[in-house]
Amino acid sequence: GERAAVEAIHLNQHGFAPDAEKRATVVSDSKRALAWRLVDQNGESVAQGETAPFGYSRNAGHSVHIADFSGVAAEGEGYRLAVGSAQSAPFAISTRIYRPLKFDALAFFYHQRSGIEISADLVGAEWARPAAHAPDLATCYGPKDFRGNDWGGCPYTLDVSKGWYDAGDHGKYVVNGGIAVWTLLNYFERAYGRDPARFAFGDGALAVPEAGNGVPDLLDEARWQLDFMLAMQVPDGAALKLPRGDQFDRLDNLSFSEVDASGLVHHKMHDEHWTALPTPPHLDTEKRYLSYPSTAATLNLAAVTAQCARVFRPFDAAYADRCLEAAIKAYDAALRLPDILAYDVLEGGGGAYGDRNLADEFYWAAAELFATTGEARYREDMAALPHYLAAPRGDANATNDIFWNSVQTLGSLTLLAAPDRLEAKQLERLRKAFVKGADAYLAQAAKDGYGVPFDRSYNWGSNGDMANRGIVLAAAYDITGEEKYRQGVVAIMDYLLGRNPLGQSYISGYGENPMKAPHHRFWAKAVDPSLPGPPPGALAGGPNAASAPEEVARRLHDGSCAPQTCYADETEAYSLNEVAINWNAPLFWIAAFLDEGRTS
Ligand code: 9MR
Repeated sequence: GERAAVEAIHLNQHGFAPDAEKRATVVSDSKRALAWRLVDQNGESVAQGETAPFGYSRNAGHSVHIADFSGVAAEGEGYRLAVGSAQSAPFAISTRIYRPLKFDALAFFYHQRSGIEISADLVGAEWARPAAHAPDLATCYGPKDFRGNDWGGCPYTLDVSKGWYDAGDHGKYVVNGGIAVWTLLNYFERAYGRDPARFAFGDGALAVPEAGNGVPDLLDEARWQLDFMLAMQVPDGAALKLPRGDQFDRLDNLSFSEVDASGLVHHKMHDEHWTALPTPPHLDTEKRYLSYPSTAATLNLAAVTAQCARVFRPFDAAYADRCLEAAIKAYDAALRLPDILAYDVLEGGGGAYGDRNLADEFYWAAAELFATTGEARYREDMAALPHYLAAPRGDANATNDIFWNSVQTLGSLTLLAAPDRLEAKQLERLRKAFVKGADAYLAQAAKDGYGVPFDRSYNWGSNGDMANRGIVLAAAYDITGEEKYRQGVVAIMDYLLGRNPLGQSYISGYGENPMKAPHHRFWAKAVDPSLPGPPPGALAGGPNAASAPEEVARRLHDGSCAPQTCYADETEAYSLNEVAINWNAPLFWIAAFLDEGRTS
């Protein structure tokens, strides 16, 4: 009979909004349709139907059927889908399904704060910790880098306190911090701009120490990071010896030129050596160093401080002025020194975040400055760049997908949200490009057994890449008003919450089988029971079929895993199971988007 033919049923283990498309993936080789039943928490059958055989799903590495129970809309908990003797995890149907997730995904950023006590009053005793890296004073690593290149270091110490720790480590990296804070501010611009009265993250709405200060709490959270980023700018008048041009073919023999480095931005600051896991941040005794400035970090700072100036203007004009001044100074510094690439100065202790192609950063910064100021010089600069009006293509190379070293789409999303800045013809071109890219994503969803708009390489942080596609689909929804694009975002959420070949919810605290053992130096309960596990709402990096630096990943890759299965919920698996600000930011964005119009 068909009963033995079903291996598993995978679906969103958290649940669905009543009006959402509701699909489960049934793992089965059967060529014939299978009968499914939806049962409520009392075991009563509430709906039934037949699966649609889908066949082999390449990224999953097995054959599946799809069960569509979209017709069921009654709110309730403890629903399960049954096919033969197999049954799914329990799930809920509720208009409020994304409400807790949007707040938890955002609370991640408070948890990740550096330079401040994480208070039991705000997060509960389990996750409280003393202030760490307070203050975070750093000078440049040098005068020689770890390969012996004598760049001289820098003649100052900066107070680069605050900011968010990047991930499970305690580094603070401008390019990754920048895209994460941009994503939070972008959601602010979208939602507050439409209806301040219904804005869910206003003053007093979040568990942050600044609640009650008269400024929307989402901006308070963002400012914690912006303050750190502003502090990473090189002081006026500083002369530094920096490597110009692409010298990656001679890393042991870099050449340096002395330049006026005013306005440039240090690429990153992090520990001298990797610390052991676990190491709660307040117990980190490593020396912390600045890397030398890079053009990439400089443009990244220019972009987000230009955005800051726009967003903060009504709430804190002095801060907006400070942001804009930093943005212009950084942008001009990048024009003056367009070719300072990021080379590592320390052998370990932090991530690389290197980038050899800065055309996208130039476009992003010019677009943000143009959106903020309307000045012709920025319009001319951006219009002359190859990424002008770029949108994701949804091609095999994932061209223009949002990534920390591929930021052109961020600039385009900002222009999309500032329609008055563009001429009608350009705006039309931009809108069409986004809709075309979103259509390509949806075409991929139709060809995936788990329904995800994602047929591209599954790399380190694939869940973050996936969540970022949700922002693009949401843009197409805004442009067209067509429901299919919003359902594409739902499909991404379904995947992240358990509709995947591993039946894994990649979000801590959500679903029957949630991620439990992130690679994190504080939330390391899995290796030290005296420490907390992850707070709810943290997104794991997810399947990574591309690189296998650590033991756990190598074990998986040796078994040549199908892309969507190259994952393990294990503390040591940093290329699979770390959490990071640039992944939780789009998770927050899409959770908030899907909750829009349902709850406040
Ligand atoms: O997300 C980053 C990924 O794209 C890179 O391939 C990887 C290796 O350079 O680094 C990832 O970022 C990590 C960073 O280097 C250090 N902090 C943790 C980040 C997430 O794993």
